[in-house]
Amino acid sequence: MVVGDPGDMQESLPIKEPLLIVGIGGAGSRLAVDASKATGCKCVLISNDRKDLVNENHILVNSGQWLNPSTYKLRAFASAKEGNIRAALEGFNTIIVISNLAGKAGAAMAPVVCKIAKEHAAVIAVSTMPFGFEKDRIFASGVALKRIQESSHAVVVMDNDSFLENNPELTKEECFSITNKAIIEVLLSIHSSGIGPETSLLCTSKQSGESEDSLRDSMAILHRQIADTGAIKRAMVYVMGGERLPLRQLDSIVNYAQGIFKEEGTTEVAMTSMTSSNGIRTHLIASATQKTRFDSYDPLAVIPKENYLDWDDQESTPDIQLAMPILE
Ligand SMILES: Nc1nc2c(ncn2[C@@H]2O[C@H](COP(=O)(O)OP(=O)(O)OP(=O)(O)O)[C@@H](O)[C@H]2O)c(=O)[nH]1
Ligand SMILES: [Mg+2]
Repeated sequence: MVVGDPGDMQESLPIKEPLLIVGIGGAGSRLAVDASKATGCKCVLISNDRKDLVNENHILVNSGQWLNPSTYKLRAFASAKEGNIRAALEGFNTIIVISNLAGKAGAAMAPVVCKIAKEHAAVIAVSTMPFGFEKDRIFASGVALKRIQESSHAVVVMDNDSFLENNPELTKEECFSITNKAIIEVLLSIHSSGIGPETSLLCTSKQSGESEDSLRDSMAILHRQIADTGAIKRAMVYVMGGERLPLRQLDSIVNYAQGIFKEEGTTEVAMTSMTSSNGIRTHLIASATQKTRFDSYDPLAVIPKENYLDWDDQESTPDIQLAMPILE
């Protein structure tokens, strides 16, 4: 086990300016606007719903006469806007793509945007996964996440379901408020210190973070997402508002994290302390090199990739007008 600064960690993805934040769909757009305010970076919003596009820098994916287009249909509409998306991303060296894969817009468009972004930039995707009760969204979110992993240099996953399982007494709104705050704070830290080039599971707690209980909560959430936490290569503990803690207390937080991971394997543990104006909280980010629960969201994942017929060209249902003569 190694304890140290995030800068000491190997293989951190280089973050180069200029940096663009892309928000997709309702939740993605809200988060992107907040992240843009927090980091001072530019943002662009992409959605098929005008209500999501609260920023003047946006791309409306017009879904024509469709009131309730499917994920596949939306993906076809997004692909039709490829030129506009490419133009909006041009000139940026790092692109952060935020979306909620429980949303149709998120699942449909985030893979398309990441793929275009990866043509020229370092891509960091921030993806929220569905609650367990959003059963109709599970499959699409699993496939979308796989595509995003392939088209990004680093992925940060926030699992709404594990968080709710661990905090069943919270309302949906309370849950969003806590997890959204964690996403923004971790993005702020990534903006200044970078992130490892793999899938990172972001776990947070509803408790205020100076206590060990908060870290224990985050560990419980991590356990729900990956069966063998011993296989986790590295973990980062973010202490927000750490500047107001005595050093002894920061030390005890690190020791506690060390203690948990020591029993499980050879995890590299680092801690970063960020200034924060509202309270003290901890977040845990763990890099997952092993299978996570999201691999089972797509039951067809057992089929080898080379046998897929529709992987390179993402599934979509374009509107093709057929000249059907009226037969009489
Ligand atoms: N973590 C988090 N999740 C949210 C938030 N708002 C909504 N969600 C979840 O995200 C899912 C999709 O919401 P949206 O992002 O609005 O969906 P969309 O991408 O616009 O796509 P549509 O389904 O077409 O509206 C919802 O089912 C919720 O589970 C939020 O503020 N934070
Ligand atoms: Mg929406």
